[in-house]
Amino acid sequence: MATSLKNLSEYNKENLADISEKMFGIVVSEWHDDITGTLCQGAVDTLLEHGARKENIFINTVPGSFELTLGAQFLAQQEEIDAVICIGVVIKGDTKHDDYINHAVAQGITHVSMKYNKPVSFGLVTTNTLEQALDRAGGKHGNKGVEAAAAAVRMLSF
Ligand code: DLZ
Repeated sequence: MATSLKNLSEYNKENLADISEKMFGIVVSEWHDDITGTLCQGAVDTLLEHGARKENIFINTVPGSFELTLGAQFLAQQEEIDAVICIGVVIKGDTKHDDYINHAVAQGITHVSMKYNKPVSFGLVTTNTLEQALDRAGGKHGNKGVEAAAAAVRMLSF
């Protein structure tokens, strides 16, 4: 059976940070915005369920997933932001665009995370088909936005 990130509710609350005063930036790609909207909602709900305040969650959109890196940097460089969550969907097509975008985002947001010493989580759904993306945005494989937010909370709990 495939392993995946646990839902935050499966962790002992004592092992997780109090995030009621933490500030979160979420960067959302506009490509496949019906799906990224669901992923973003999953991330927001997860933060709120864990105690974040609505007014401490800042959502910004970028044109496509390739722009997630710079969008993440704009947020991470703000001192008051504690963690950034990147949300996007890249679906394979006839060309290798998906490879270039996915690798660039993975490397780019890793760099931002290291540079600003803050969690920057990878909520990029990279699939071969639209159906596989839908399965990961509230479908049979859960919601990767939830997992990305959970990863940010866990990293704030280090
Ligand atoms: C150009 C492009 C293509 C073909 N596919 C996607 C995709 O599946 N998902 C996504 O988020 N963005 C895509 N883009 C747009 C690029 O991410 C980027 O916005 C443009 O290349 C402009 O820099």
